[in-house]
Amino acid sequence: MTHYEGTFLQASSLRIAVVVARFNDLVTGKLLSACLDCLTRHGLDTTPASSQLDVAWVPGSFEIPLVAQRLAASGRYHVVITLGAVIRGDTPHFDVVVAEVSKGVAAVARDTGVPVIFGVLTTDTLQQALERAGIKSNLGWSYALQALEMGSLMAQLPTPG
Ligand code: INI
Repeated sequence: MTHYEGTFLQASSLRIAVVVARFNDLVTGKLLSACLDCLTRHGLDTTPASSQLDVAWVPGSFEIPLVAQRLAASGRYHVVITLGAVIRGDTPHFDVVVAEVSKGVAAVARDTGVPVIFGVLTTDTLQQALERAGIKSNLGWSYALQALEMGSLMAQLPTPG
């Protein structure tokens, strides 16, 4: 029996892309800061000269899957992290945006075989979103950890064919 389990110790061998939405950037900027802080503290080079990390900004969460798809399909990255914040109070089409981004991100991972971390907050209020982006905890840190774990796990698994 083989027991597969990712670790958080291999950041220096990973290349990661982050796709982050500008919409609600008060929230998404804080998610990005915590995400990069976690990656840095686990040994990933997040300096401007880094060849391990690229960050792509998109207008809103609806655009995340398209850009995540391009980056994942490039073959350059071991993991793609997506960051967004969809707040019900702001939008009558909350359900449409949430459905598109969640289904889209899952499809990108399945279609490309590259793990795509779903770091899109879906909340009723800005207060709830901020509580998850630094006031109480910051889920940006968790999304980075999940990226490290999935990058490590995928490297251990058998390849198709
Ligand atoms: N995009 C978000 O990321 N969060 C939101 O809360 C949001 N609201 O409220 O509408 C939102 N809308 C923009 C959308 O993602 C697209 O960028 C836009 O529709 C253009 O395609």
